[in-house]
Amino acid sequence: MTLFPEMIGQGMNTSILGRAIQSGLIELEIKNIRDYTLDKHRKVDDYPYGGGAGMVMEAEPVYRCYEAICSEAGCVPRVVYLTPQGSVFRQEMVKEYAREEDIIFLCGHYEGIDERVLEEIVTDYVSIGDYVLTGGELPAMVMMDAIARLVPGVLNNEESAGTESFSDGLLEYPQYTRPPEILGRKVPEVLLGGHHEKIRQWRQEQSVQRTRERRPDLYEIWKEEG
Ligand code: 6GU
Repeated sequence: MTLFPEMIGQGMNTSILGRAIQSGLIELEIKNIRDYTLDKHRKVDDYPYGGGAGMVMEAEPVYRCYEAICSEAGCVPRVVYLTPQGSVFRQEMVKEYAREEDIIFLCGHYEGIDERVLEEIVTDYVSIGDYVLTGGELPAMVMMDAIARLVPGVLNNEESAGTESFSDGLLEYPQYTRPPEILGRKVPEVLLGGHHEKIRQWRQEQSVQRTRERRPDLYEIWKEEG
C-alpha cells in the first residue's frame, strides 16, 4: 500500500526478485492508496490537528485500500507499517516473515498516517535502522528482498541462503576467485588445497574473527548463545 506505486514497480521488477515474480514463485500486488479516495480531487493528506509542520495521510483511503486487499485476498494478512518508530528489522524476523502466505506492507509519507487507522489495521511496526528516510517504500523493498530470497526456488543455488552472513549469527568468511595472485596478494593457501574439512575450519575461524572485529555487538550475542 503506497502513494508511489511506480517506485515499487521499478524496484521490484528487476534481477532476482523480478525473475521470482515472473516465474510465479512470489506474487507482488502494488496498491495505490490514492485509488481509494472518494473525493474528486483524490486528496490523501491533510493538515495535522494541533498544528505543526507537514501533512498527515488521512485514515479513510488507507482503510478502504486495506479492506479491498483483504476482500480480494480472502484473508486477513499481517500488516507491516514501515516506520523509524518500529522494531529494527533483523534476520530472525526475515525468517519469521518468510513463513507467511500473505503480508501487507503499508508505506507512509509526509509526517505519517492518522494514528486511528494504524491502531485499527497494523499488526507490526518495523524500522530498517536508526536513520530517517522520506517514506516507507525503500524499507518495504528492503524487507521484500530479504524475505523473498528465503522462499524456496528464488535463489538459484539453494545453498547460498544457508551459508551466508547472519544465518548462524556470524558474518560471512572472505571469498576469492581467479587469478591465484593479483595486486601482490595471494589467495589463502588452504583454499587451493581441496581439503574440505580444513577449508570449513578456516572459513569458520575467519567468520568468527571478522565478526569480532567488525560487529562486536553480534560477536557478543554469538558467544553468549554458544
Ligand atoms: Cl521503515 N521508514 C522511514 N521513513 N524511515 C526509516 C525507516 C522506515 N527505517 C529507518 N528509517
